[in-house]
Amino acid sequence: MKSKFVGCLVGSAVGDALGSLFEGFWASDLEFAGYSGRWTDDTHMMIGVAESLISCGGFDGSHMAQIFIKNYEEEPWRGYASGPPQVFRMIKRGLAWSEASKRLFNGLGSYGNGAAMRVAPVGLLYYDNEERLRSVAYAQSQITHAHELGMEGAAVQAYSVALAVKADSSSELDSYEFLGKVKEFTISEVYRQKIEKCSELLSETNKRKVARELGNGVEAYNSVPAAIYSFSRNWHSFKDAVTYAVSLGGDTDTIGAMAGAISGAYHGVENIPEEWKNKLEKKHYIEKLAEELWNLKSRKSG
Ligand code: R7I
Ligand code: MG
Ligand code: MG
Repeated sequence: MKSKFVGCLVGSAVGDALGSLFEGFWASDLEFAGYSGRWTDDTHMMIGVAESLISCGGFDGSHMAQIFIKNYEEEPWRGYASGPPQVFRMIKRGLAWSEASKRLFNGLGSYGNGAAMRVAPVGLLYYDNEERLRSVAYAQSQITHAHELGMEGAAVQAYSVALAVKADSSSELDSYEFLGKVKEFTISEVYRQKIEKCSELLSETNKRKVARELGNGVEAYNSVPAAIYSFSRNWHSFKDAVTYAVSLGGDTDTIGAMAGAISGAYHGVENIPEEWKNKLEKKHYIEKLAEELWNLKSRKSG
């Protein structure tokens, strides 16, 4: 189980770093020679989620918001989109962490994938408690992404991580059953339809068709399904799952990170290729966070 926790966070960071080589490109012929292990805002914010959960022994919105702000101010060049920095400024001016994000996008809040790309630690810490997983996934979204589709995307991604952590990777995974559980979990018609489409497309060989039907964009509903799909059809191999996710094009670092989190949680850290792990920026720190989450989980359940 500990190896699955570490595999999840390391896998997410590796997927981000690989995908960042191709963000915005159609990457049908993948050439990972330029891989440096350097990751982007996706991993930076996932680290923030883990740091806050560990230091508070669970979710504390005001603390997590302050961690996001501190990390952003130290390294604002990580490739953040426009939404989160705007929220950070509002919170610094005194707005409550649970209010600021509602002001974005004409008062509806963001449905970008920023809340889903960072949510893996929530999927780990609450893998055995569906209700708590959902409420903490929503609450951590609320800091920057108040739109219901942004929040639901985070919950669906966290739940997929939880399913992967619980699955026995020594026997075969039934992709249809996995997707069926995700579909049952979501309360949103938009995600239900997308996940259903994932099942229909499981044996589709045309990647452009897959990308067109599931989406590969920065919106949560156009990237979370693509990541879950990439894992589902490539459950047997971390390398294949992440390579496939990145090859769908579009928001490649984020789809890579989310597929990497699910696949890493399924396989454990030993099954992530050495050449990808070795170069990973701050690998030891990310491993340490995953181990501390594991310790926290053991204490909570013990
Ligand atoms: O979601 P967010 O943190 O961005 C994450 C992405 C990932 O790809 C990272 O790798 C990084 O590159 O950025 O940031 P937001 O600004 O909240 O959302 C991202 C984008 O989604 C916005 O800039 C908009 O283009 C789009 N978007 C919306 N567009 C219209 N209406 C998000 N919400 C809306 C909306 O309500
Ligand atoms: Mg990024
Ligand atoms: Mg991205």
